[in-house]
Amino acid sequence: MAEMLSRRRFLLGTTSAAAALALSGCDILDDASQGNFRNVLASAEELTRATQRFFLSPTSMAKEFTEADIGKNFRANGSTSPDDPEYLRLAANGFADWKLKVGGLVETPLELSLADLRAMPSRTQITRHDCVEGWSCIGKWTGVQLALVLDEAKLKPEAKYILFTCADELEKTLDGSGRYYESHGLEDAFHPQTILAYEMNGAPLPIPHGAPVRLRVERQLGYKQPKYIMRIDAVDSLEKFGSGNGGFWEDRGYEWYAGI
Ligand SMILES: Nc1nc2c(c(=O)[nH]1)N[C@H]1C(S)=C(S)[C@@H](COP(=O)(O)O)O[C@H]1N2
Ligand SMILES: [Mo]
Repeated sequence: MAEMLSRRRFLLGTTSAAAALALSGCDILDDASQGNFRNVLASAEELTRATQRFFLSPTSMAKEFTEADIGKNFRANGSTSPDDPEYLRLAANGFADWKLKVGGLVETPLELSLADLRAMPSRTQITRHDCVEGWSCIGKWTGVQLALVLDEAKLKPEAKYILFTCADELEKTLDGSGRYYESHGLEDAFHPQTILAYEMNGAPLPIPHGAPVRLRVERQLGYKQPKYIMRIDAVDSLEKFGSGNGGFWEDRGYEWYAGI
C-alpha cells in the first residue's frame, strides 16, 4: 500500500503523466516504447482507481460519533503547557504571529497562519481518542485536511514520510532530544480524516490540547497525534531525526505504526 500510494502522490504531484514517466526513468519518446507507454499509462490509471477505492471504502474510515457521545472531560495528556519561550510569546498574542512552516521535500515551501488554515475548506469529525496508557475519550475536532496543505506544497517524488516538529520538550535534555516529534506515512497523511485541527468541541483548540494546531489521525493511537505543531516536513527517511525511530515515543520503544 505504501508503494501504491507514493506512486499515486507522485503521479498527482507532477503536471502530466508524461512528465511523471520521464521522471520515473521510463523512456517514452522512441517509437519502440509507444505501446509500452500506453500500457504504463493504463496501469497508472488502474492504480489510481484502486487507491481511490481503498480510500472511499467505509472500512478504511475511523468510526465517527454523534454530538451526544462527546466526552464531558477530555483528558489532556503528555505536555499540557509548553514552556518554550518562543511558544509562550506566540501564545501571549493569541497565536496571531504563529506560522506553520511546511518544507522539506516539497516543490513549494509554505508558511501558513492560523487565518490561512481557517480560510481553507474545513472538516469536522467526532471521534474516539485512544491513549496507549489505557484511556479513551470522544471529542469533536475541526480543521483542514492535511492532504490539502500537502497538495498545496506539492510533495517531491522522493517524499515518503511526513514529519511533525512540536514546540514542547516532553523530556528536558541538554541536547534538545526531548522535543516532541512524530511522523506518518503517506497513507495516513493523505487520509480524509487526517486533519490539522484548530478547534476542539466547537471552540479554539485550548493550550492543554495542543494550541494552536494539532494533528488528528483517527486510525492511530494517541501518541501519533502531535500537539503544538510548528513545522511539517516531507522527508525520505526518518533516520536523521531524534534517535531515528520516527517519533518521541518511538525513540523510547513504542511502535511507529500504531494503528487501531
Ligand atoms: N507535542 C505533543 N504532542 C502529543 C503529546 C505530547 O506530550 N506533546 N502527547 C501525546 C499523547 S501520548 C496523547 S494521548 C495525546 C493527548 O492529547 P490530549 O492532550 O488532547 O488528550 O497527545 C499526543 N501528542
Ligand atoms: Mo497517549
